[in-house]
Amino acid sequence: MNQYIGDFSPPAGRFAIVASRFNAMVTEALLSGCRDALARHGIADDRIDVAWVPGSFEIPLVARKLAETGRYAAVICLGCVIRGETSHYDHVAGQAAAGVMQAGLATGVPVIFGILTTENVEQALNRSGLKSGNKGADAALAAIEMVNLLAQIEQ
Ligand code: INI
Repeated sequence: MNQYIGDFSPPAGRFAIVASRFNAMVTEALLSGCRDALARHGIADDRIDVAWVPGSFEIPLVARKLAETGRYAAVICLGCVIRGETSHYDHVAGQAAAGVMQAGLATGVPVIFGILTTENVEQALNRSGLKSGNKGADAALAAIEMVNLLAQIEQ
């Protein structure tokens, strides 16, 4: 039996991160966790480009544009949508998730969903490094694993 399993060895190439300015205190912590995890897996800042967008709703378009350039091994999307703060939570969170998925499927480039969708600020802070890990770091690991997995499949 042949199995394809992506590992966490340092992949070649550049990485793009799309980060949302909305809930910036949280997304800056996600970005920090993401860069730290990439660095600890051999991907230093000089191989990372960061694009800032106004809110999570804008993430998919920029992620797709970046993926389409062909310059990136993966695109990592970081945002934070908090239900308590918006009546259009479901639209923003749902469309961001669908758009991130679509950007990956349309381009064949791993586009990683590192967008927190939480009930309140406390949950968001906990998941951005305070208590329950850092979703930005998780997204970095998912990106590395996907790049290595696709490289195996495409060999
Ligand atoms: N964008 C977010 O990233 N998180 C939110 O919690 C949020 N809320 O609460 O509304 C939010 N709204 C802005 C949205 O993403 C767009 O930037 C805006 O609608 C303009 O298109």
